[in-house]
Amino acid sequence: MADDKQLMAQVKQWILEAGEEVKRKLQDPLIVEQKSSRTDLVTNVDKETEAFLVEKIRSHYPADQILGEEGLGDKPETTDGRVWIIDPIDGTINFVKQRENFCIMIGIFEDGLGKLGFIYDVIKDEFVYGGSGTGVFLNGSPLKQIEDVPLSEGLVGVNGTMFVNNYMSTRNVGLASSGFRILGCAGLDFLHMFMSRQCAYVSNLAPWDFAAGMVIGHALGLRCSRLDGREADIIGERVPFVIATPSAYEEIQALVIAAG
Ligand code: 2AM
Ligand code: CA
Ligand code: CA
Ligand code: CA
Repeated sequence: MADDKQLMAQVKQWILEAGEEVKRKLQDPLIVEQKSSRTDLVTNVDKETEAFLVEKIRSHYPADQILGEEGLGDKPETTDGRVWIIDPIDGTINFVKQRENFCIMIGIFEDGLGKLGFIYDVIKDEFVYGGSGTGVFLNGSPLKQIEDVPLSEGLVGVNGTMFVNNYMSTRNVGLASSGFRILGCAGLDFLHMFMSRQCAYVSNLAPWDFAAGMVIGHALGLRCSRLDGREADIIGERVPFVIATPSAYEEIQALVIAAG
């Protein structure tokens, strides 16, 4: 336990340091490149932040495996041992266009089990981190277990493309809630979940998008999985994903199944 607490404190410091650097770099022109499409961007700051975090992990924990979105880590083929999953800038389009509404995220797993998660909204300075062993904290204050709000009484974060196409009933889920929101940053949706500002979030996510949120969510009593109910694979492909209060999770599963 002491080890988990020490690791949590250490990684928190690395991320705060990375955040300071990101804020500093926002004063300079960004170098923006397209990855797979016009809406899939990467900047020098995404790459430099991942490089910074990978270097910290490698120098302190050389035996560990790292999966980073920008490819500067390893390509883990198993979840044996300790695996770090990094999203250096989550919400890159927001980062480029809005200069806010983005996060730095890290999830840490041991033999496939979630240990610690870190999600830092750099501009708002809202930092949620921890896991089942350590407890979860918002800027140093413990977060309580989340109240089990039903879908009809809570807001739902959705992926815009899934919503407009009603993919796997995502539009039905949004319409059954108190209201739907499209933020363009998975980390912000997770932060809203952890602060009870939302009861569910449905999106199409890769491991680096959901790793940290899954660990923290489980520790706070939320349920999460692939949208088809299967367990999410932390070294797998991008998949339709849901995190929700237990009641909302059941209602969402029923809506997904009802639509076939
Ligand atoms: P990124 O900025 O780290 O790439 C936007 O809906 C959120 O989903 C962001 O957190 C974004 O992360 C992630 N995302 C990236 N590519 C996506 C895609 N092709 N489909 C859905 N979400 C994606
Ligand atoms: Ca990306
Ligand atoms: Ca992301
Ligand atoms: Ca990213």
